[in-house]
Amino acid sequence: MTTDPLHLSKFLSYVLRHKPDAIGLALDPEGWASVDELIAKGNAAGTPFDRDDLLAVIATSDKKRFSLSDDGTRIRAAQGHSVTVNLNLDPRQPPDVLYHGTATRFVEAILAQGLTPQTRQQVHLSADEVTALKVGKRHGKPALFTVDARRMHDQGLIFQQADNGVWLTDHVPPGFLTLVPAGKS
Ligand code: HQG
Repeated sequence: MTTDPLHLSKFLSYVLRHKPDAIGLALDPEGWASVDELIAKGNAAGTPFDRDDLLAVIATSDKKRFSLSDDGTRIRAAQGHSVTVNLNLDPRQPPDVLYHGTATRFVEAILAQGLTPQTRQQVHLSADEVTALKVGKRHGKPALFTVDARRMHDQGLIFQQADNGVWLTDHVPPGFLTLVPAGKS
């Protein structure tokens, strides 16, 4: 029996972002794993899937969570890692404004400290409000911040864009954040 696609996607996020050790998988410093090794070790650990199942999940992932190397032999998560990786993405000029969705209970701490990566490697920012609000809803009652990305970039702070379009940066200090009043988003 083959693992259903949603379960397989969650399994891939788990091992490629957070716990490769759970199945004895090696990630290289840029987060890539061998497709063959992932299939062999995933199956051995009780998650049955083959290369076609894997390719189908990569192709249909709503957020394009996984990237395949050009030669098709390696796979990595596009973003969201808690394990230490260097995605080696080029710095890129962001749009003037980016968005960050969070939960209302985090707002006070964020206004005081800015956005920090928490358990992940970098802060994740969205290019549009709708996506940011969806990200925020994962955590509870959503709250929305705009990020003055243009001014951050002008001051030399680095932005990168993951293969799936998510914007990444190390820290957003409070002075670049504006809380969007509830009801205006
Ligand atoms: C919050 C999903 C207190 C932050 C999404 C967030 C995204 C603070 C939470 C990707 C804080 C961390 C990442 C501070 C930030 N004090 N709380 N100083 N700074 N926070 O899940 O951005 O579906 O690690 O606002 O689509 O929600 O998994 O980050 O609420 O792209 O593919 O701490 O994960 O993608 O939560 O989500 P997360 P995120 P997937």
